[in-house]
Amino acid sequence: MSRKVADLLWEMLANAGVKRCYGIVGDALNPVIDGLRRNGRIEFIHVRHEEYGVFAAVAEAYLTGNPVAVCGTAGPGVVHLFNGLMDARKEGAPVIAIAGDVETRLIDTSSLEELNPYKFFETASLYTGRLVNPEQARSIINTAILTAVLEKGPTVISIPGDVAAADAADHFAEITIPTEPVLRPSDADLNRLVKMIDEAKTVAIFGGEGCRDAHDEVVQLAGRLKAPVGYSFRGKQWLEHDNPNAVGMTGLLGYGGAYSAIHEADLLLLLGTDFPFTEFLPGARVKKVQIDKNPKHLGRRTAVDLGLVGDVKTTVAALLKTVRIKGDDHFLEKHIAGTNSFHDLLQHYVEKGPEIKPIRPEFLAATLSDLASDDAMFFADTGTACIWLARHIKGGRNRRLFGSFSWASMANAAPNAFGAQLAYPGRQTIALCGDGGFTMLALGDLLTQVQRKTPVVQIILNNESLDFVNIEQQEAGIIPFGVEFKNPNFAKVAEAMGAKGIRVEDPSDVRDGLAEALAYKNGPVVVDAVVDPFALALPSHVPFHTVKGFTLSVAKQVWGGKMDEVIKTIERNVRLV
Ligand SMILES: Cc1ncc(C[n+]2csc(CCOP(=O)(O)OP(=O)(O)O)c2C)c(N)n1
Repeated sequence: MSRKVADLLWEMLANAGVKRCYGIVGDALNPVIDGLRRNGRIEFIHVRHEEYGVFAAVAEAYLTGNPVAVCGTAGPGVVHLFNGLMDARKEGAPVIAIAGDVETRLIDTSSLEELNPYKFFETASLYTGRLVNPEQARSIINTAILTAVLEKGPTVISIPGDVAAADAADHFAEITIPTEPVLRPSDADLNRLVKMIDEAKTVAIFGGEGCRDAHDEVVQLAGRLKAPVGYSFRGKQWLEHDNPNAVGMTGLLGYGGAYSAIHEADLLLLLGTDFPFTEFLPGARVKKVQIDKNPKHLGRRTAVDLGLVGDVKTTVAALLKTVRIKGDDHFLEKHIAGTNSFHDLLQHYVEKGPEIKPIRPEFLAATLSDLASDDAMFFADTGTACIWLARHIKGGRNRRLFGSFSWASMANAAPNAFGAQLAYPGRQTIALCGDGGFTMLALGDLLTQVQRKTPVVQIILNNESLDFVNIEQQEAGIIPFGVEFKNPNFAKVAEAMGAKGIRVEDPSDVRDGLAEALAYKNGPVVVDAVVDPFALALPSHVPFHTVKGFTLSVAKQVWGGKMDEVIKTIERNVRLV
């Protein structure tokens, strides 16, 4: 049989390291998927919602660094891919979308399911190729793969069914993927940086995702400079563990001494971070140097005194050879002490947790951290799950923590965990889900996990509210609105769907319930944890407008007759408010 365009597509994707394609078949996509079936080297993961498939692919691609395929058929199927592709773009995950397209004879006639892929994918995709002629195939597929892997983000190949089924013009399916290039600033710029560091009395470091493979270098540099090390949510897993200078996170989820350390230093080194919350970064009083592989990141969140293009590992390794050791550790000690005392505050609800009902999420998350294995992978839904995981999951060299940290979509955690489990079978994968997030996207595809017997642990923070928004609205001085809803017993729902269901209502059941969930290996588990909807989590630094907003919202709620809810919020957060 002659080789079709679809055959070339899957052969090239398989040669590039694609192991799975997540999606839903049908219509324009059928001839494309027929090629996947013939090829046999890529596993098709049939999900119930295309978006779920993309979030799974994002986690797999982010964690492994390998490209992962997703697919959806022309029009509505393609549209369902979009939110996940935006997530891939923001989280830097090499996801290649195979988008079904209407037959070439129908293009630009507004036919059924027709959609212009260039216009539609413009915001999400780093490269979109519309394969309307078999002669283009090798070139388009090659560019889509290399762009996704090397620029770390989503690309799209839009294929009309008739082209997928046509004979391939080119039969060369080999593809070479270069490993990460080494990138460091020029010697002249490095010398300027060394001079700035040597002249500064105190230095603080703030790192992000760009520190992914630079833990040892950054920790060594911090040790030499007696510099406290703070991090963004994306930097936490790379910098917090095995680091005596770690001082926690700043920002809305902040804890520890990070905020004060980076504001009080003479010089701040921003390493591989595009941290977006400018109000939590210091102003002109603190000199700032930023080092990042991506030149677009330099100076865009805050003005910097020196911006250098380089990967953190290589650049810091070069610095280590020349930078002078600082002897005075008073600055470091002060911020480590601040970190420890904030830690004591955080422990309040962990220690008191066994006696407090409804269950405090802090206690739940800390117990989870305790019980999980050293190489567990944790996934946080956008919502309060991020706060509890950021603050209470202890990192480790082999632990992973991932979520929609830069795109901030709801409903990512369960599919993320599913994709991670497929990539690393048998390794503990734990999704901390909001009840809003879980019912938004994860419920239908729980069936996918059941069918595949995928051992993913999904813990639902059952607070019967969009709690993060509830907090947001109060911070903005607004009366909470549109945030409440009613839930079923999720453990029973899970059991009815063929998963293991565990309901935890009493704090005394938390440890056993979680331990049972983590020990279960025969398929998915849903832990329905009934938690306190009034748990508040204020950042380590509370901006003035937040205090003002809360006061205003509380006042409005009291005037509006919601005194009982105000009292509950205050009563249940006495140590934090
Ligand atoms: C797709 C999407 N819709 C809406 C939002 C706005 N949003 C952010 S967090 C949140 C609430 C999440 O609620 P839930 O999943 O129940 O988690 P909780 O905060 O209660 O723990 C909402 C609505 C979003 N980020 N993404």
